[in-house]
Amino acid sequence: MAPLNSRDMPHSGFIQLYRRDDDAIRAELTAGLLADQPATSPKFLYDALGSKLFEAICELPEYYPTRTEKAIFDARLHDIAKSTGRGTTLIDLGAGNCAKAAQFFPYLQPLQYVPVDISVEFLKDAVESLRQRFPQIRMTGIGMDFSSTMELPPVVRREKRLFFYPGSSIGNFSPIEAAALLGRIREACQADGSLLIGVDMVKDKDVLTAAYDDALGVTASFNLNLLLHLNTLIGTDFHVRDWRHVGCFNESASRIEMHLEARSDVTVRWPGGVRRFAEGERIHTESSYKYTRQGFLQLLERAGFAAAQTWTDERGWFLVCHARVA
Ligand code: AVJ
Repeated sequence: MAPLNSRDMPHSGFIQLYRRDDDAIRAELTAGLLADQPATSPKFLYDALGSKLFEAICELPEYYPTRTEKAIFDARLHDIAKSTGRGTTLIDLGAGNCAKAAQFFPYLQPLQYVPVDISVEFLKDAVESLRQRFPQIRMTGIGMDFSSTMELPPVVRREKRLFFYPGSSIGNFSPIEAAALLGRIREACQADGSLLIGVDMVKDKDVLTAAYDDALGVTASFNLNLLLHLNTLIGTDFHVRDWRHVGCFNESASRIEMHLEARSDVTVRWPGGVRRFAEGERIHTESSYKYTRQGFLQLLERAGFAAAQTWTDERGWFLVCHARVA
């Protein structure tokens, strides 16, 4: 389906460039379910309930990334702001409720704030209340799938672009995909832009595993909810009780993997398809890559960024990088 033209919504301050393509979603999910090694993209974890469950995950004692990143931001706000400079065009990738970027406004004093998410609907309330608090900052919400293109509409200033990509969301991409995405961000930086990014680090296996297989079972619920979302999206007849959550660290690939494992032989049907899963067979639902400082700096360099400034917590569990174009 053709993307909406930005002129469709002239002065709203919101530009929706992405349109969901139901046929493409059905084709992608069907192919994933029928594959020799069944898999689904982690983006399907985030329906309305899934998004709430992810918010709950961020409150779990075992899930350290969100609070560790926040602690680094809080402790290093001045240093980070000194590195990024003021008067930037702050482009917030996966902005959601815009809260993480907003805490920087008083320090960064951006000229323009551009929250980007798949749907501008997610952004509207957050941006409206931010406009009240920071009337001097130009705000333009953009609905686009930035994992496929980083081409921004002309309303986004080209000067002093600062891409903000927190939360270790980059971890959902394989290193090859991540390098490609970072490369597209590098291009969109023009000559004078930079990137402020948060990334989760390799650490003790037990700490990592607990963060993705918590005692309350919230991560299990988050993962299993994918089945309900698939039932809605493509009419599968998954029963949550037939499946169990698996969260494990794959050391050789340096990634957490989430899977859904069939508790017994299960047949899943949907309009136009059927798949039989043997007991113990798994659907791979997410990978979350973990980096060393050196490994991530190499990735940034491969993507065309120069040596980055980095900040971490005292345990070295999470890394915040500010990288300029090379
Ligand atoms: C949103 C991709 C950063 O990988 O830690 C949390 C998602 N999955 N618990 C992560 C997630 C299971 C999260 N990211």
